[in-house]
Amino acid sequence: MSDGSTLARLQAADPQENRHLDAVIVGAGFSGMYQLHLLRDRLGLKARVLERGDGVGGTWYWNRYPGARCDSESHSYSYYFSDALLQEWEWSERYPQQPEIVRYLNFVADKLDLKRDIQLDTTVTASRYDEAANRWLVETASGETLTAKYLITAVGCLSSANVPDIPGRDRFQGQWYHTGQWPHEGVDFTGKRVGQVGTGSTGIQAVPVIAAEAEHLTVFQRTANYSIPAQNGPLSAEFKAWAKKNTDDIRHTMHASTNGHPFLMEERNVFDVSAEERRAIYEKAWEVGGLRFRAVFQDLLLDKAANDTAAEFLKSKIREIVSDPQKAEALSDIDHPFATKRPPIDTGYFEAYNRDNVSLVNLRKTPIVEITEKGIRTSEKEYALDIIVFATGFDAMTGSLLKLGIVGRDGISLSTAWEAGPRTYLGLQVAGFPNMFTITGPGSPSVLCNMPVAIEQHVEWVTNCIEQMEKKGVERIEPDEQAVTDWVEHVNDAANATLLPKAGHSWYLGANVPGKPQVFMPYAGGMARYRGICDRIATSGYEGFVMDGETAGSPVPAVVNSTG
Ligand code: N01
Repeated sequence: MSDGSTLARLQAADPQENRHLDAVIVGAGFSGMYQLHLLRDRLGLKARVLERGDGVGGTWYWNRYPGARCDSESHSYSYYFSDALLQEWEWSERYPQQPEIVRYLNFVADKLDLKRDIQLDTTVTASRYDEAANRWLVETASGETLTAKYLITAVGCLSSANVPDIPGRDRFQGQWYHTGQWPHEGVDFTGKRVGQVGTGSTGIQAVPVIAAEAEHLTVFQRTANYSIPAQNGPLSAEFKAWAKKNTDDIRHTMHASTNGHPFLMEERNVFDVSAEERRAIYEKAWEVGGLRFRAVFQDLLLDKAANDTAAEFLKSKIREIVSDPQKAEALSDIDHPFATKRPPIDTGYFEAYNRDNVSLVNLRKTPIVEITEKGIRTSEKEYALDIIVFATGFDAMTGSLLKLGIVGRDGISLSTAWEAGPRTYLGLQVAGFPNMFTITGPGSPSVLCNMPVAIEQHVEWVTNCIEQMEKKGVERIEPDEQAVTDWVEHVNDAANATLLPKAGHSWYLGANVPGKPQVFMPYAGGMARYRGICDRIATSGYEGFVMDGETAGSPVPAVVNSTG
């Protein structure tokens, strides 16, 4: 299926017809690979994935830093659309490590024969919508131009590295690395004095691993963070068999849950139970480990007083684990409610501070002034270093999209359209950018959800939409401006109904990147609720979208309640 006449005209003008496609998909991670499979193998479209890396894996291709491991439980960090894939693949640990995830994605790519339509080593430099032809013209760094009716961005939410612009970085005589652009050959820390900047989910995973190898590790902490032990370990044969036997139930739970995880939130509030009972519940959740901790009460992200009880419990754990009182004080001096920034989970993070070769610098007291030839200078002193590791996160959710040089109708660029922050309808489409779909785009649950669940839902929704368009001969789809305005307001309301915006320095708000507009980007109304909204909009004839110039229904239906 393709838009016959335009395609024929373009092909006649350019005999290299393999440059003219129905769909260009950017990114070969979980989302781009599944999108290729559905468009090519279910709809019979001519689709190609462009990927800047030299292998599949997306975020996991780049994030090879020491200790890189997924915080979702492995049996839920899989494609659930195919029983054959679920039955054949076997995860080894409770949380999969980066190399195992890349192996998994290669396994899927081979099983589904995807690689023949994935063009590696290909960086998209510009994507322009040609209104007369109703085609996207996608340019790559090698000078190639592809054309397609549909442009689908599958670039990941956390793939544009945020390297802080600290004065003097270029004069540093040692090596420096960002965790999200880790060298494929690895980094040898043996005998080295290492400085790590950043204590988010990534930094917290890296500290114990680097500490075990380096001569000395100095951690530069700006914001102290909560962390819960992952309680990782090899999966038992019984669990593996159970997970294979119960895929339908697991899928059902993931689809019913707020965050797409294979467990539901307990239907109880913090103050429904006595203080002793609460402490016992938190102790048990600590032993169980991981993101399940957040699900033991349903009001942890809704009620500050409720949240304080979890925060206090977690701070008391830090003080119990860390033996040096000064370090314990700096690590537990946390200024935001629990889980208002993405809660890290760890393997031996706080314990690492009990090692003789790990020191902590509290940047709130002694900020970094500059990077020198020899290391990092704070307002107090200079720390001599051989290697600096920036675990400083990402220009999240919008960074990678804006790097694609997208220009929509009337020459308006995406960066201009989003000058005051991202504006989408459902996180799926942007007004003025016809036939462009953004998988896990801003305004969708994305990073607040177990990613494969959010990805499958988006990819399937987009595929169904394109299928309808192709069947009915619809040339264009884009959101109505009013629907976008209503959706953006709903996304704000959903966030404001929770404690999430209370972490003013969070990347959810874009606050980690200097100059970035501060807008709460992911949809906090819950994955299950979001899925219902998207389904309802599709079955009611794509309300809020304009197809072929006609408004296909009224704008967004009544806003639903949000519980985060
Ligand atoms: O990045 P972050 P991340 N000077 O932005 C500090 C996902 N993830 O890579 O908080 C000094 O959370 C910054 O300090 P502050 C997960 O969704 C998933 O750790 O801004 N410090 C913070 O401590 C996660 O949330 C998994 O004050 C500076 C740190 O750097 C997301 O990725 C694993 C600084 C950045 O923390 C991002 O996590 C890992 C500066 N100039 C990550 N700039 C898995 O599931 C920044 N910082 C495997």
